[in-house]
Amino acid sequence: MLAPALDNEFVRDVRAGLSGFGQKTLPCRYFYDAVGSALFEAITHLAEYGLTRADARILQTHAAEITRCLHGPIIVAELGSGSGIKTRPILDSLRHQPTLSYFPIDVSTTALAQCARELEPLAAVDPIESSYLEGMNEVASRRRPGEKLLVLFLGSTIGNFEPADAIDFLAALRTRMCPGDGLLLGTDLVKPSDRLLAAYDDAAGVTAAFNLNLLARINRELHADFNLRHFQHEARYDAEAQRIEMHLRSCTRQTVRIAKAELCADFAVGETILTEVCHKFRADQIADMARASGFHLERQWLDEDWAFAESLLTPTS
Ligand code: AVI
Repeated sequence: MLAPALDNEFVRDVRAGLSGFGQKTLPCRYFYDAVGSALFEAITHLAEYGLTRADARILQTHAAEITRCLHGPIIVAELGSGSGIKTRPILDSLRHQPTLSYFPIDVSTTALAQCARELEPLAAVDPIESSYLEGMNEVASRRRPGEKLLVLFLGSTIGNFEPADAIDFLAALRTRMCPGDGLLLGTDLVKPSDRLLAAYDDAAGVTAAFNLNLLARINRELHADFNLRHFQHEARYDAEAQRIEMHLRSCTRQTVRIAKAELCADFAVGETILTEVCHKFRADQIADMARASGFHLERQWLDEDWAFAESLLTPTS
């Protein structure tokens, strides 16, 4: 059951996204209820979806080099910790420090608990259940003089922001960081469109189930009557915008009632709901994005099997 405030926000977002004319949309953050989080975890193991393994491989190989770039006792904060498994090598590379604080920031209690179990032996884990920026305020209030903060924003979640929002978000992070801190940013890179399309429309249909679960969640929580058989998952690649788009396509002309939102949404045959954008970057675009948000691209590590970059950004003064 959602907290009443969030419930209202969900209602408002669904109403705004599904009423009126033009492209219908739903925010991708609503993918991650318990079922959606489990489906996303399954996606990360799919042969077609190389992103998570590439992210983890770079951290496995270069963690010590990455943490050596910051000078002083390091504390680590992670935005959207997930299970914490990928973070192990980073914390492990700091085991020489007499103390090590790790602040996972996530809206999911389950993810934070799992992450604490996974990483407790390596660090003093101090979970923060909140949005990313509120969590960063909390970290700022808890850090001690002389400590350098390494912020991890992995998994290419930044790609799920519209480009202007990505810069605004990074700039907001920057205001919560000090000179000498670092932001490790994971970004999926542009690759051949057939590889990208397969990653977002896998043969086993896990991504389709992940996408359709958003409608199932609206049925469960907002008492709607979406018939999941009347919608189809679709992944498109827009080469110019360098982004995958995930849509849910209406197979028939239909009207869906969403009781809690007091809304009846009409769909034409073939009309879609845009549920997610996943931007892909060229390595040089990351330096531009860093510059535009008050950071300098200090170092970058690339994976050889799956084009993916881990970039260390440092605040410019
Ligand atoms: C969380 N995010 C980085 C994933 C992505 O690849 O954009 C979400 C996802 N959507 C479909 N598959 C994975």
